[in-house]
Amino acid sequence: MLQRTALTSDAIRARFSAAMSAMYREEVPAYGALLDLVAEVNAETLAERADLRERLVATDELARISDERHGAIRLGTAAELAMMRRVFAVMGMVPVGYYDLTEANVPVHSTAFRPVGAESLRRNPFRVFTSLLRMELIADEGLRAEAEAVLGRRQIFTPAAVALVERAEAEGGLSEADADRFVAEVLETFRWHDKAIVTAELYEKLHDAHRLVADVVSFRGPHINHLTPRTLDIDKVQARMPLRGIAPKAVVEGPPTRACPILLRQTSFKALDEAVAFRHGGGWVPGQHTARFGEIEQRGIALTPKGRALYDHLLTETRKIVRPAADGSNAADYTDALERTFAAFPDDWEAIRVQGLGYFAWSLTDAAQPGQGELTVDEALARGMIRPDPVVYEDFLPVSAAGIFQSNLGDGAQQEFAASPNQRRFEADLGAEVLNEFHHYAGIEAATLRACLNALI
Ligand code: OOG
Ligand code: NI
Repeated sequence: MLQRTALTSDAIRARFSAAMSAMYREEVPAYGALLDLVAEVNAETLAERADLRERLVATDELARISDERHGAIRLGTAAELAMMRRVFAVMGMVPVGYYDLTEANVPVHSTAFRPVGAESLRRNPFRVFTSLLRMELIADEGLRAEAEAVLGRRQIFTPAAVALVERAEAEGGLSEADADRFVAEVLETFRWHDKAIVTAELYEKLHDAHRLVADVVSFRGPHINHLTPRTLDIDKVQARMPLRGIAPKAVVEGPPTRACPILLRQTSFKALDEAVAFRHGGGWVPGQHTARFGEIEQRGIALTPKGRALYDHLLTETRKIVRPAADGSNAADYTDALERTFAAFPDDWEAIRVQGLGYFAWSLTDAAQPGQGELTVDEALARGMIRPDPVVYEDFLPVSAAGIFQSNLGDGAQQEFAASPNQRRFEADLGAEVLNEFHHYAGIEAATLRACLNALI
């Protein structure tokens, strides 16, 4: 019987995340060095910060952090995106959020596949930022047709992977043996291929349209382009990266250093120049491609729409004062401006909660006792019976994502693309609606609060 031997989708995701990490570590040694550095800094931070450790224990988050990471892929067609959704569903990952990267002159739009339930996130929070190329933004019609023909011919999933997805859908899960085969087969889709499926001439034309177009169209599959471990102190990792022979980008993306971290801070090291081979008659010619990089991130509290609006406003204000130059020449000025501007964002949990800027999950304290009757939040708090803990932001930041994209596309002038939010088109290609992350976080807050207040009645 399947039920007896079936692996949970959470277990399949955990195995897949581990397999992906092992593969990438082998393919990109600097990623391994970064993992070691992050582990070292996380251990130090936990040893130094008893308050942080206590909060992570209270929210059952400590265990997941050493295993926590996200990856990113870029797909070429609607059919690839729709199939990818089914693959991730087997691993308990659903599309959350919509990101229109055309706002940053990158011709893709994206979602993040990730687990959403509290227990699933505790078990393994692996996420994959997944972009779809927006072919219609390629101005040259002839080139677009050529690219579409190339993409139409490729098959990014192995037949066995497709068969196992169908089995999982039909039977509601996979046996342990099938799950292991599924992990191995799906890994093939994310593997790096140094043999391109296009000629050097076509690659150049695609590259001229946009470097990302060349990256998506020229290869057999959507190689994982980075894997990002989660650190508890991104400033420390950034400072130590050069000591490990890794050159980070000039500034950390996102909010400044704070006592109460909000949203997401990220930094990366520049993409590698890698040797590839292009088709040439019946043989190959050598060439170069730049796509794969490393990144780290620190996660903070999920913000409400009000908090997010304040964050966006302060970031815009900062960038009016100084825009970080790609070469890092004004990094100190930028950091300074960021810190000064963000002084307007309250930096203690109580103020963030009372002003409705962030989402909190509620739990009962040791002092909690039933028989209180129907209490308000403030009454329950005053009696010391409930406690709020910040809900971790599990998603991404378009502006940050754009910064990461740009830093890996080279510093040259970017082509202009018209920004036109196109979420419905994306969802039609995906074959499903994406979950609204704000609704999701609000639901967590409301449900945990209701459960606490009910328990006190
Ligand atoms: C994805 C970039 C977005 C992040 O962490 O914001 C991303 C890509 O380069 O394909 O991964
Ligand atoms: Ni990333």
